[in-house]
Formats: sequence, structure tokens, C-alpha cells
Amino acid sequence: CPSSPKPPDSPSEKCGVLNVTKITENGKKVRKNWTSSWTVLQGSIMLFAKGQGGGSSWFGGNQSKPEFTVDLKGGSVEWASKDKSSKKHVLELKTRQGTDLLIQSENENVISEWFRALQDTISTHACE
Ligand code: I3S
Repeated sequence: CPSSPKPPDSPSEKCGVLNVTKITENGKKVRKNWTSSWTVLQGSIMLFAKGQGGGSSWFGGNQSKPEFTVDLKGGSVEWASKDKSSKKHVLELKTRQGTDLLIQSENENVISEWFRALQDTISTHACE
């Protein structure tokens, strides 16, 4: 592994609105619940924040915190196969904790940028 794959002054940071659903939690399949979520990528952490008016249907479920986070270290990202969703532009994100998510945008450029950022993040943190 390279000791410093990125200069310290260029942290991987990205944010925007994405459609998100969990598909597994702790390795167990869960029912999909697509929700629009404000999404922040900072370091190896991806944070999904409940927006205004996001109630109990928000995909983080009925947890008290208004955010849900996953750690991308040791995870993977790929374009979701057709059997995972009927939607267009869907990424499948797998985490080491056994929580797998689908993230989607109607805008192909938006989701392609997220794909690049997530791949970048995963490879940057692969050696930690
Ligand atoms: O993989 P599935 O079960 O076809 O996913 C669909 C369902 O979650 C559906 O809700 P119900 O559980 O009430 O049937 C959602 O409305 C759909 O959006 C899900 O499929 P897509 O293909 O949109 O990911």
C-alpha cells in the first residue's frame, strides 16, 4: 500500500441529495424503503441526513438520531445489477458491517460522480 495515496490538503468530501434504501442490515435482508436523503461523504464515512419533514419513513428508521452513517473502509461499490432494482442509475454499496445500500439519482452525471468518489474513498482507505 502506498503510505499517502492522497495529499493531505485534498480530503474526499462530497455532498448532495440521493435516493437511498437499505437492502441488508447486519447481513440480513431488509425490505426496501427508498427515501430521498441529504448525503455527505467525509473521509471514509458516508452520512445520510434526514431532511425537513422526513418522518419515521426516513430510511434510518425510528432511531432517535437524525443521521445514519456507514463506514466505507473495507467496503465495495458497484453498479447494481438489474435484479437489484428496476430503477436507472443505481449503485450498490456494501459495507464491512453487513449493511448494504442502494443509492440512486435520476441524473446520470450525479450518480457517476458519486461512483468515482466512492471508489476513490474505498481505495484510499483500503489499508487502514
Ligand atoms: O426489490 P423489490 O421488492 O421489487 O423493491 C421494490 C419494493 O420495495 C417496492 O415497495 P413494496 O415493498 O411496497 O412493494 C418499492 O416501491 C419499489 O421501489 C422497489 O423496487 P425498485 O425496483 O424501485 O428498487
